[in-house]
This record gives sequence, structure tokens and C-alpha cells, in this order.
Amino acid sequence: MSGGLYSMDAKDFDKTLDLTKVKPYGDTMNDGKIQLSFTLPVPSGAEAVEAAKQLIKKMGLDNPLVVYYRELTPGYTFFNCYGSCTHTVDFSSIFVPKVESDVMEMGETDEYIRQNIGRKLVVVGASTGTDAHTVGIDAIMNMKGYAGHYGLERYDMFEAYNLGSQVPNEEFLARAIELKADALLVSQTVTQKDIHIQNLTELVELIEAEGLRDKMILVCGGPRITHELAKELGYDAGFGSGSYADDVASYIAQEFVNRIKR
Ligand code: B12
Repeated sequence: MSGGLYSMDAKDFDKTLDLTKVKPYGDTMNDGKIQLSFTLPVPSGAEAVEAAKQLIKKMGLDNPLVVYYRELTPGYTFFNCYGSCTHTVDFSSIFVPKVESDVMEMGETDEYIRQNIGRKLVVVGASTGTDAHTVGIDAIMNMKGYAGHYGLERYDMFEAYNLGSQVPNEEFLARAIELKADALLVSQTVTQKDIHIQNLTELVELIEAEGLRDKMILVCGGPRITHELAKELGYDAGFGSGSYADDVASYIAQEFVNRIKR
């Protein structure tokens, strides 16, 4: 189970931990302690503190405590507060769909591809539609990589094409067909008014219209992308914040091999 190690450690320390009724931990198991800060559009004073306390209670926190407050500008007071959360969650019932593959390092993935596929895999990536954010897709694809993890361009067994940002879906797919892409990598950062859903869905529809859906591994990523959302939209996998090229490369290689076997 996800987080299993941590829960086991906590259980070893404190036998009162019940994973079906988990609440925040301050310095004693089940104390529910939470720190929160916010600004109210009211002048500083005793009434402001009372208003903050009442609000904290309405949020489901007992024993509200305002430890710091200050009028930021006339009529606006900032608060630092504590309270004890009265709610719990059943951690044991939580299931989060995740990409099912073994994460390998660059050298291992290259070797895996050499042994099991015997040729380079072609991947084509871009930030599509109106999205101008390039840092995410670069983190996955660039030679230099990101946070100490080399990008796909560095791999011996990937032929990686990064088309950049603001690439229209039609152009993206046309280039992917031309390059005989095995996998498409789509980055979507801006999610305002659900523009990412629109862009991602449109690409799937275009690929399906060309009859190519089962010939390409379709991957999307971005700060608000989850594997669950990606699957819902018709993608094979989705990667969110904190993903590295290792995750993506391992997944593509293993998924490609699984498809050969099927
Ligand atoms: C830098 C930045 C910009 C730069 C981008 C420059 C560039 N060349 O990329 C500029 C100034 C151009 C910009 C513009 C805008 N931005 Co901006 N920007 C940011 C900022 C500060 C950082 C984003 C970033 O680089 N993150 C670092 C990378 C490494 O993280 P990442 O993208 O999450 O990528 C990781 C994963 O998500 C994943 N991943 C990402 N893509 C992919 C793809 C695949 C295939 C895979 C497998 C994985 C993967 O792997 C990466 C590594 O772990 C964020 C705020 C923030 N602190 O996050 C706002 C932010 C993303 N921007 C935002 C907005 C609103 C805009 C603008 C609309 C602002 C405006 N009104 O003009 C414009 C939109 C422009 C456009 N048409 O797209 C909002 C988005 C809100 C939303 N949910 O929609 C944010 C969150 C700021 C905010 N809090 O409001 N922005």
C-alpha cells in the first residue's frame, strides 16, 4: 500500500494510530493539530481575533488559537493560528491509480531496450495548443535533464524530438507521423477554464481519426495532470509534478515490450 512504510513506522512508535481514522499529527498521535494562516478584510483588534476563531471553528477545528495577527494595511488583518481538526480520513480505503512500471535508471533502460526491442524508440514531445510553458517538457526531454536526472535526449536508445511550445495538435500529429513516433509526450501546464482537457481530448480524437491510436504510446504530463485524469481522457499514462525522465523512459520501454507480447 502507498505510504505503507511510513505508516508502519508511526505504528511502531504509537499503538493508538488507527489507519481507518487518520487525522493530522502535531506532537501527539491523534491531536489533530493544524497550523493555518489567512487574512480577513477587517480592522485589527479583539473583534478581528474573535472573528478568526469563529471561522476556524466553522472549518471543523476545535480549540482555535490565534498566535499572531497584524493589520497589513488599513482594514485587512493577517492571522497565524492553530486548531485541532475534528475530522478523520480512512487511509486504508484510499486507492490512487498510478503508472504501473518499474522505474529504472538511464543505463538500465537503455540496456532493457537493447535486449528487448533491439532498436531506438522514437519519442516526440511538445507543449500543445496555446500553452507556452516549456520547462516541464524540457525537464523530461532535454539532454541536461532536471534535478540530476538526464532527459530522454541523453539516452542511447531513445531518438527524442522536442518540438517546443504552442504546437497546434494537427502540426504535432503530422510531425509524429513523419518521424514514425513510437510515443507522444504532451505537456499541459495551463489549466484555466479546463483548456488542458480540451487540448488533450482534441489530440486523442485526431489520432483516433487517423486510425493510429493503438500504434502510439500516448503520454501526457504537467503539474495538474494525474494518471487517473490521463486515463479518463484516453491517454495511456499521465505524469504530474516531481516526475523525471527515468519514470517516463522506463514506462515507455516496458509498455512497448508489453504491447509486443500481447
Ligand atoms: C515559468 C512560468 C511561466 C513562464 C513560462 C516560461 C517557459 N519558457 O516555460 C511564462 C512567463 C511565459 C508564463 C506564462 C504564463 N503563465 Co505561467 N508559470 C510559470 C511558473 C512560475 C513555473 C512553471 C515551471 O516552469 N515549473 C517547473 C517545471 C519543471 O515543473 P512542471 O511544469 O510541473 O513540470 C514537471 C511535471 O509537471 C512533469 N511534466 C510537465 N510536462 C510534462 C510532459 C510529459 C510528457 C511528462 C511525462 C511530464 C511532464 O514533469 C516535470 C518535471 O517534474 C508557474 C508557477 C509555478 N511556480 O509553478 C506559472 C504558472 C504555471 N503559470 C500560470 C499562468 C496562469 C500563466 C499565464 C496564463 C499568465 C498570463 N496571464 O499571461 C501565462 C500563459 C502563457 C501561455 N500561453 O501558456 C499559472 C497556471 C495556473 C493554471 N492552473 O492554469 C501558474 C501555476 C502560476 C499561477 N500560480 O497562477 N509562465
